[in-house]
Amino acid sequence: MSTTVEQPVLKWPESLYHKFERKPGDQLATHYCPGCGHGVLHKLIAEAMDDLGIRERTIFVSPVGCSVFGYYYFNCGNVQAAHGRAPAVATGIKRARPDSIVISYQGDGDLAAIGTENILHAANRGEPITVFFVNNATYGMTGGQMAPTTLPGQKTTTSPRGRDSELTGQPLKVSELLSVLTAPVYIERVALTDAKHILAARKAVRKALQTQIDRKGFSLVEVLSPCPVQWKMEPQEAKEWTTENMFGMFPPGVYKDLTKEAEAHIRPEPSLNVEKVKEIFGALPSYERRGAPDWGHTPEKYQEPQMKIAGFGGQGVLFFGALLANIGLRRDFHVTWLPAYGPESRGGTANCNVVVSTEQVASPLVTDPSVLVAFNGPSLEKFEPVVRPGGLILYNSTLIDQQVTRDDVEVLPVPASGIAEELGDGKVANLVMLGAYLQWTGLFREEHVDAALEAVIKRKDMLELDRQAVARGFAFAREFKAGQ
Ligand SMILES: Cc1ncc(C[n+]2csc(CCOP(=O)(O)OP(=O)(O)O)c2C)c(N)n1
Ligand code: SF4
Repeated sequence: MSTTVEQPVLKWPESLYHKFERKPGDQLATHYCPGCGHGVLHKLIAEAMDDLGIRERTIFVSPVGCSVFGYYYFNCGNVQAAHGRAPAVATGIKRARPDSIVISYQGDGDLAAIGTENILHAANRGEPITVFFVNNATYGMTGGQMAPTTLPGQKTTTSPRGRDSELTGQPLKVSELLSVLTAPVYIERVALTDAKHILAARKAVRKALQTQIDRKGFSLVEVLSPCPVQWKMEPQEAKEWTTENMFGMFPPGVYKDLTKEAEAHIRPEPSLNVEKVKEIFGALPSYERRGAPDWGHTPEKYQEPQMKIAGFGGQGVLFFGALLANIGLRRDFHVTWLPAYGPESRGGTANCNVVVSTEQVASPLVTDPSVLVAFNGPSLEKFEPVVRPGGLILYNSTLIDQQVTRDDVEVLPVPASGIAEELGDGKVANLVMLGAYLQWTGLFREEHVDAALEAVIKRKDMLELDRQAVARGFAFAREFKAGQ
């Protein structure tokens, strides 16, 4: 009698990468903390994708939160959405590609705080997507702050004396809330606490995906998931805490199940009516295109600039980029302007990316700029190493003491803040710099800047000063070149 085991009991799902090559550092382990529920849920979802044969057509929408890097792990289509917006992104994908299986994977901060309206309306519209909602009663990624699902009395970094429900309300019960809506087809709450509950979670994950495969409508599985690190517990203790404390507030169970009676529903295929689109866009104010854009006398090395413009928030970095893009647009070029906002805009470094091209621009993101315009020292330090060999660096020599260390790039030091102060307002240093850049490269002339300024500057009393600043920039670069 043969005792050979034909199938290995444990096998790695194909729907998870075997090696996480997108991940920096250790590519054989996930970035999750020991005892975290995210990894367990990833495995349950991946196994279900394998067994249901849907890997090739699954699109996984990762949220913001500890699972922001879902795309490191899932071997399928991946999209990362802004905080709370995964249901909207999933809606768009599903409508554009009705045959795909779309998963929205979200934490409680993501789904039940910043994205409350997103999930509510996606569920109410009955979007035929599947949502996996990881409820760990805290904001894991950002340091364990209070979430809408935090339990009364639970201590978090923002409720150090315990959540006070008098002031902050009761925990939001998402499964209960959504199950009273008409459209959702299947809603269940499960837990990753012990073998019995993990098996129930496995079943629920499969059922939710099957609901989508059968085109029956919206499905959601809420997963009570330990977060040992932010709860400041050992993994085993965190599991017990989930059972002892979360089950009372969030009882596991099926909250809605219409999978038997719901009919398969096939939405009409989306159609793209090109004529209609042209009609709509034709009606919008557009720049009159005079024909193909022309580089004029601009030397080849300055053509097709891919620019990084960086400085302190408040130095007019973003405006520099937007104005340049505006001039390019008026000269019939294809342009993109991509600002990088963030806490930087309140004191650190801020930057924007600008591309001016005769061709349509594939990506507005500039990672290896041909031109760097640095308004302060930290920006020069940060971006100097990534400028392309043969590229151009302009820097504000009034504020930047250090030298450019690269010897394979062209360098133009512009005392932009000094000239602006001479004109009576340090804020126009950005326009001095723009003038210097345009004169140096021959990209656009002073009158081109003038026309754009007139169109975009709201404060007409500033126009004269702005023009003077641009003119001083042009003059500086002319003199610098003559003096070389
Ligand atoms: C628009 C926006 N607001 C705030 C943040 C900061 N932020 C990042 S993750 C997070 C909370 C995530 O918590 P949760 O969704 O519960 O996921 P977990 O980390 O617990 O898995 C917050 C507030 C952000 N990235 N974007
Ligand atoms: S902080 Fe919490 S949710 Fe985030 S990876 Fe660690 S255990 Fe998981």
